[in-house]
Amino acid sequence: MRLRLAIQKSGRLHDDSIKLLKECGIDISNGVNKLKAEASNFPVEVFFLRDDDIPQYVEDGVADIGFVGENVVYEKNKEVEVVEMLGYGKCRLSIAVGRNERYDSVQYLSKRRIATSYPVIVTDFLKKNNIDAEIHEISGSVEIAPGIGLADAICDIVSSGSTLFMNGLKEVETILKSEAVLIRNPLLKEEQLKILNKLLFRIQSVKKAKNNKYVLLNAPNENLEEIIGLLPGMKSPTVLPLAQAGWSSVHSVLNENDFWEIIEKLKEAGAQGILVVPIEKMIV
Ligand code: PRT
Ligand code: ZN
Repeated sequence: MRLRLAIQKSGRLHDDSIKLLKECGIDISNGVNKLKAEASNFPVEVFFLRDDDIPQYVEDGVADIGFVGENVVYEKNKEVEVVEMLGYGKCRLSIAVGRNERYDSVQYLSKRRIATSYPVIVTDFLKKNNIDAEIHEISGSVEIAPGIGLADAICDIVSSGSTLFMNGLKEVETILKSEAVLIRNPLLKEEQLKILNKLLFRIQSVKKAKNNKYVLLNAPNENLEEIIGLLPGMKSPTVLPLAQAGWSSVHSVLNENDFWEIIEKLKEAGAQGILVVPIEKMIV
């Protein structure tokens, strides 16, 4: 029995999806240019598909799980469950209008034409805001629609904002924040669930490791208590005596979010020779 996983064949999510599998110790290196590939060391078979098709394949049970952008999951609105955020492919789905337009509120959109590849999400957004507008569904190059007189506004994916800028547009509403997610068919069999749980355990260990750093530092013994107090660690920090009398080596794990703040405080407390090391996997 193998778990069938759908990922994007080529495009913005492809490389990061392969990379995540690799970080989970899953090797599909002999099949990335084919339609499907079997991992040599994990019971998973990978299907390479267009991202738009992944929710449908997972709903139909042709694939059991998939890696795909949340934006696509919500737009396709299929019977699939979002199980895990994957931390890559981050972007937002936003409304944009001409740079010189006066946009005070979402009322601006009333009776206007909005070009988008996301008609389901935009319809839902307009409904929630009680706005009556006209949706023009187009499949690519949405950002040129206002310039050629096809629409008054657009709704499209934004990441750096440079596409909007280059087309004389400005972002005025964010409808959805998105990243790649793991989706599953709701009716998996016991044995498939077991493989999924194994995969999820590995993904979570990789994600935790990315959010944490291993820190080693030298501390003067007279400030040891204060320094230990600053470190959260997984249980408590490891403290080892240094060859030089009066000093100890302290090892701990710091979260990315409060990393810089804690490092500054450690320095103030007399810590020296601080080394920060990336963690490859973190099992807690
Ligand atoms: O061929 P296939 O159908 O599989 O791929 P696709 O062309 O439909 O999708 P692709 O590869 O472009 O994107 C796949 C997924 O990546 C999307 O569904 C999002 O979840 C995610 N993602 C992340 C993005 C972006 N960032 C992104 N910047 N998808 C698209 N863009 C485009 C956007 O449409 C716009 O044209 O990039 C432009 C904006 O980028 P900035 O940086 O100029 O703002
Ligand atoms: Zn697509």
